[in-house]
Amino acid sequence: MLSQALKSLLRPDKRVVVLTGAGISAESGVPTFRGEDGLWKKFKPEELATFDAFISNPQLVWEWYEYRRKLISEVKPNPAHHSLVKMEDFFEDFHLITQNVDGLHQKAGSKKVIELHGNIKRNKCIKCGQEFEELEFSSKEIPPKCTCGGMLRPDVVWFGEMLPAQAINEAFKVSSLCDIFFSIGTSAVVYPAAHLPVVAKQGGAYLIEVNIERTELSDLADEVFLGKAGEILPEIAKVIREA
Ligand code: BJW
Ligand code: ZN
Repeated sequence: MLSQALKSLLRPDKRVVVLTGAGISAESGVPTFRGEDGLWKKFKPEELATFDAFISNPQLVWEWYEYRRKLISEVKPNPAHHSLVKMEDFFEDFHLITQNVDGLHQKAGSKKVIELHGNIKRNKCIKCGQEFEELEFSSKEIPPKCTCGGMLRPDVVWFGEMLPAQAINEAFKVSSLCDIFFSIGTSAVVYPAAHLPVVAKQGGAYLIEVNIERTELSDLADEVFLGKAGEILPEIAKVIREA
């Protein structure tokens, strides 16, 4: 299934970057944002994933995140997440960048994960910025309040907000320097993350896409694996084991 070109590239000394999106967690039971079963078929993004939406309806937004937190706490990483742990062990220079906020890469055992859009488990105060882990606060208010009186919000990146500077800077740096770039389970429509594969390709990387359907990135990719991440990535991990 893997081309000879890719097989010959899968050596420990190659610099590898992986970008993941909601599709990698779909087989764990986490709904994606867009597409057939997309979360946003049911909820409009502009009603929920912006700071303005939070200010105009904090209870609704908080409860949407609570619903997703519960769902995420009950699911397990799938073979795609586990294959990336094997890749991290195999390649000497390996970077895993995720747009996901579900923490499933860490749950699978990935040691170093660059989280571009935050993590749904954490909250932060909209007034003083203090961070809180999910169960750290006892307030029954919805949304709970910080000791300074400010409302808590999930520590994720909403539309119109800057990504964490260190994470996005590192992501661009490693993408521009890599030999192989994998784009896995992302519709590649949300910026600046969607620009990472482009930068990698411009830097000379071999670009591989894994997705159940073609995306805006497909034409740029050197190889497109059309299929489920949970089936394709174990194949790649198998080739690595045999290398
Ligand atoms: C499978 C599978 C299986 C299924 N196996 N595959 C116009 C042009 C360019 C940019 C902009 C613009 N207008 C506005 C912008 C900027 C905006 C943006 O990009 N908008 C676009 C939508 C146009 N970006 C921002 O605002 C970002 N900030 C920013 O730019 O700051 C600078 C700035 C600040 C102020 C002013 C101006 C500039 C922030 C973006 C934050 C995104 N946040 C979210 C929500 C996070 C919190 C939460 O979870 O609630 O992040 S949105 C949502 O989309 C989430 C995701 O991380 C992100 C990406 O989605 P992803 O992961 O690709 O998921 P899907 O569902 O789209 O795709 C899943 C894919 O999997 C599909 O392709 C399936 O086929 C596939 N799949 N099952 C393999 N089993
Ligand atoms: Zn505060």
